Amino acid sequence: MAVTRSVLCFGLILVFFVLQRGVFGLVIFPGCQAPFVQLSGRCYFFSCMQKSWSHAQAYCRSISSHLARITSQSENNMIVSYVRNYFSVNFSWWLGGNDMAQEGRWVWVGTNSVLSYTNWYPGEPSNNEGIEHCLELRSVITHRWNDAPCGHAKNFICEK
Ligand SMILES: [Ca+2]
Ligand SMILES: [Ca+2]
Repeated sequence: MAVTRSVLCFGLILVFFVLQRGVFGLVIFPGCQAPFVQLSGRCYFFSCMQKSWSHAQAYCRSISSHLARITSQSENNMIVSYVRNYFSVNFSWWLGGNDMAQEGRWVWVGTNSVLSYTNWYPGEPSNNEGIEHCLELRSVITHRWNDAPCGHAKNFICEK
């Protein structure tokens, strides 16, 4: 009788484990794991921490992602509306674009592909004082893009 009860108990634990991992994990909570949020089938992390561009990219890598690569108008609109809804207008966000290797040649981190879609603010990229080589999405300029000095600490968006 005691053995039967133990087997039953073990069976229940096993069933619960499978339900929790298999059902809760895959069906009830699909998609992105915290701190990532899911937007149109992709996972983004909007960091309230502020870091230099390089440290931001290192942080994204440490959580198996990269600084965000915005490759279409629809992706840009989706990210802008999220940022507008949930964060202060004082925030500026590092994205994965940079022209560190060659001035004026803007590429995405990781893939090194040249930016096709862009949403620069008029007059940008300005490469002000010759030291602006990293891409930010800047809330105070109607959430458009600007090149800024990579060493400045800003909020950042990781994507995976
Ligand atoms: Ca530049
Ligand atoms: Ca600039």
